[in-house]
Amino acid sequence: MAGETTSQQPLVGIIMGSQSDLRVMDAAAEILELLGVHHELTIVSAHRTPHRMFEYAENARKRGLKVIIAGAGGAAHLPGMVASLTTLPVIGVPVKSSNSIDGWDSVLSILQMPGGVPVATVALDGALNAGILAAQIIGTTNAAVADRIEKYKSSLKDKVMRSVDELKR
Ligand code: RP5
Repeated sequence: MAGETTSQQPLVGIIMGSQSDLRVMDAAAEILELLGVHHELTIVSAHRTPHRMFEYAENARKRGLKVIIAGAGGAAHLPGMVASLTTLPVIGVPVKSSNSIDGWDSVLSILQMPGGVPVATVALDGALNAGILAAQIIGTTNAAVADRIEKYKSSLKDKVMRSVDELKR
């Protein structure tokens, strides 16, 4: 099918500022696995490994990635800086890190981007939705992925309808 990707190369890059973000960011990898979207996962810190961040962002498109999911907490500059260095869509996941002020620092650092450099920001600790959104972007040109998303959404509806039925009893 036109536009369909069949190779095993990663299409979605999941990056995070620290290994401590993994407990949150794992959800993105898990849903991409379920939806059959090839992905990679690694740690790239905007502040502790800035050169690695530049290299990752600048080479991402050349390496065949289509979407980047970037999660970080606190002064969460990773998603915005990566977005400034690539033309790939970047989905930002604000991570509620232990020293944070209820996660507002992470949310605002990722959400309040200047005009011209968008980051699609999901909810605090919203890595699941980041994974689904990335799959939906891949699904615009990949019918098999779009089909699996359809089934996933249908399973959400079925779950609600089962609870509606249970309440009737
Ligand atoms: C950020 O600082 C990371 O994304 C993480 O959420 C937070 C804390 O990092 P660690 O001190 O746990 O490595 O850069």
